[in-house]
Amino acid sequence: MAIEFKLPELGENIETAQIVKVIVSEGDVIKEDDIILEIETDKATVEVPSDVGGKVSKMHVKDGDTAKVGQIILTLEAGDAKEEKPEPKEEKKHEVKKEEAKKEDKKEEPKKEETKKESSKQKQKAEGGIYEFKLPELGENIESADVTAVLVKVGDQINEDDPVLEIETDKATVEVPIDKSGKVKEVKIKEGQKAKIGETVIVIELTDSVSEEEESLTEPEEKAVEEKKEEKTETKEETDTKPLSIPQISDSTHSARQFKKELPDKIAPASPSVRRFSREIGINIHQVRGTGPGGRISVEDVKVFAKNLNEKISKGKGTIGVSAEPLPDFSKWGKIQREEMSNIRKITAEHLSYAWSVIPHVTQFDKADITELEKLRKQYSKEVDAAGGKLTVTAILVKIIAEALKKFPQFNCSIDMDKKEIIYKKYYNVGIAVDTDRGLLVPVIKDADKKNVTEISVELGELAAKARDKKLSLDEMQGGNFSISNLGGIGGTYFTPIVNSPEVAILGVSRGNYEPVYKDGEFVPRLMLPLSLSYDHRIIDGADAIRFLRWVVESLENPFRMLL
Ligand code: CAO
Repeated sequence: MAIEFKLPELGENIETAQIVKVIVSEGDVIKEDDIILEIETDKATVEVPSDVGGKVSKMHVKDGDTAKVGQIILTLEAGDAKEEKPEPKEEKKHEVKKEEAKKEDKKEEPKKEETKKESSKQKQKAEGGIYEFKLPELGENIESADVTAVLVKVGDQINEDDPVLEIETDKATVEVPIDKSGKVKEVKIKEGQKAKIGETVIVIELTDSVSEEEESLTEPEEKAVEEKKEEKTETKEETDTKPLSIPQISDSTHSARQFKKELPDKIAPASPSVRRFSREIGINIHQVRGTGPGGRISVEDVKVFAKNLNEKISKGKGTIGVSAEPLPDFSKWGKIQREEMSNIRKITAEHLSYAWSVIPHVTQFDKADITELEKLRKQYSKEVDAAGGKLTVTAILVKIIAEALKKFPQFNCSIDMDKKEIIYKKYYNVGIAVDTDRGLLVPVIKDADKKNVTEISVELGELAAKARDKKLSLDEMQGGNFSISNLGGIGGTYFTPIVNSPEVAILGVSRGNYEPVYKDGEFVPRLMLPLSLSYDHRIIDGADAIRFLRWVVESLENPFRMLL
């Protein structure tokens, strides 16, 4: 049966939209909720999900077209999607001719048979009430996760939504809830192991398994037929807001996962009504963290996000969340390629936008004459090599900064603007920006004041290697009081680093170069190291900043100073 999907209502007074991107192609098999278009109205760029499932037999629009509300966007053959989901409401929504509807009714018998086949297939999976819980999808482009804790053991009675694992992906640690109730028969994964998305991790004996399975698997199909007859009055929005269960990875050729892989950056795990609600109140759904199974976003999640954002803005915490200006259609001017941001990039972008918009930054520049220090560095480098480290200017700076933080406590604090308090820290942890192929990471050398330069050199080398090999733990990236960003190994004269909030200052180091310096009546070549100190002007005054930076410069020029 052919079903026509038309451009839905987009809001008051919106009659047309520009098709930024057609996401599906003829021949694709799609399901309800799959995103099919990205469109741009004069107000925003939005994703349009399909509310029908089936095989795309014809696309009526292409990228760059302008489509009217109600215009046919694509034609679907519903037959291919029957196995996945019945679409009883489509007749009304898509104005399927009555005759076709009748034909569809006649087809109900074979459809039920298919349903039964599907049910028995599923039952086999849950053989004798045994259910294999597989690691669900955790986010776009995440293929596996490190299991940091297994929260259940054999014999435990667990309920649907109970967390069963704690896992870590890139930066975030999350609990994974199970989507069925039962008794744990087998735990197939151990703490410290890596689990792939779709891999069976826990096996449970279902509570009232067979009847529950039968009910849940056959019910929707039969119910759908009945509901069709009843001419339901329930709105689609109401049914959509029910949180869905964790998407199961199936071998089906048109699984949601496969579809998502093709469209990595298009899908927020939310139903169309939640997306619509989010759009209507001006919230970018991609910024909302879903609390439902598998990270599913509910209306409640959107409301909580909106409330928090509102509070932040009203408390003057910043302008994050200000919706981005709509982008032009870059493909008008040439070929483009869209790529999903890595998790690190997303987090870095959000974190730095926050820091940049909240902290009133000032950057103070200075230069240190490290000619003598360089001689010392070369002289002692073998000893540090023997200890397993590398004596670099960064390692020496970590030690100098730890001492400077002791001397200038306003650089070793954080600000609590809610309570109007300053939090002074009595420990001296220094973060180092490390350049990795996945983006910027900032591991932290803890208690740097208690370590000598050799120990710091060894630790710095280890942390930088771990950062580049994706082996840093969350703990190793937390607790920093001040950061150093040394770009001098690459080049550059000066730059203005962004304070790594909630810290209050950061030291940028550029390339040390020999320069003519006027000394004792003549120009002499000296190795000069450019330094940039960015600081939070809410807590640090300009005079404090230059005193701090001068102290650092003098310590580089004469390390003995630190001992005084
Ligand atoms: N001026 C001149 N030379 C420098 C220098 C500087 N400021 N800093 C380092 N060098 C030299 C080192 O002496 C070393 O030379 P040799 O091999 O001849 O001894 C070489 O550059 C490489 O140093 P390194 O990078 O191995 O070691 P490091 O301790 O100086 O730096 C680390 C470690 C992790 C800070 C660095 O590797 C790194 O990742 N830097 C980039 C940081 C970054 O991305 N910051 C941006 C943050 S904001 O976007």
